[in-house]
Amino acid sequence: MTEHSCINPDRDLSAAAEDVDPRRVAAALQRSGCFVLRRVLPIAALERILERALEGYAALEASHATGTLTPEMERRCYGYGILRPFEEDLVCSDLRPMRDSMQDLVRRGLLADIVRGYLGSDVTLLLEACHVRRQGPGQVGRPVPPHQDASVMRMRSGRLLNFWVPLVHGAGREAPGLAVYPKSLATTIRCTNAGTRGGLQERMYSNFEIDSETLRQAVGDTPLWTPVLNMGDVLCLDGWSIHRTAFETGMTRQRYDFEMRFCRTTDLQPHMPGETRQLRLDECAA
Ligand SMILES: O=C(O)CCC(=O)C(=O)O
Repeated sequence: MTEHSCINPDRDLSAAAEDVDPRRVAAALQRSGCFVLRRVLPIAALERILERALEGYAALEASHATGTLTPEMERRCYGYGILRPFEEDLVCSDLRPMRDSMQDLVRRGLLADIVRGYLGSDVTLLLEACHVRRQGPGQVGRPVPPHQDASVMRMRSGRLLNFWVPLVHGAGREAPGLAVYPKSLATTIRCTNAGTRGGLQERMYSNFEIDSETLRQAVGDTPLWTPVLNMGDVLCLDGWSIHRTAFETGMTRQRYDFEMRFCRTTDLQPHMPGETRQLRLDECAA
């Protein structure tokens, strides 16, 4: 029997938040690298983030059109479709900085229990990889190719957790979603030399893209899973799980999401990019 033959991801790797014990998520992350929590986050808070994100993207488009973005902003934000609330002050309609709202959403309740259960209580946010993203028809960049987040963050070992939070309904169906190979971390290859082969060097994301031959070796016959994600859901992803944008040409809507990535503080390594900040799991703003 192959590793995945008894796993039905929609049944085994996805559950309504009220039915989930954090230990089940930790076990699923170990066994399959991913788990989808349904209806775990409050819609009103997500809508405030989306509203401010849409204004941010409108401003980004306008600055791009008038040629007033710095080359750095052009590449890091416009090119990749990313807003960086931890670097820029994006204040939401409740007058709170978007970064504070994003942090509060992931450090309370079930999500905090999952972080604690999977990483312990000394946890660090990887700010370079905590951001808002858009993907969709008409986007300038291309869908993100297969990769491992840990390799993007130049980790060679250790544990990274990504909470991928859709800000729209139907991500993976009408709008781009995220597709993942549900695979045991015990047998997952760490593709730390990704992107160094063949013609990948010239392309966007070439610093971490996993080429097709390495991908085949890494995932074997594990089928790709594209969960349909709605506002309120959270996809929990281990940093070594291999995933990519789920994009089909027939998709009609733009997708917005935000991503929060953390690791155990003891797993931080000096060569990892960007700033870091302790995530205080017990501290919740009003
Ligand atoms: O949002 C996407 O399309 C890709 C993002 C991604 O791969 C990630 O969160 O690591």
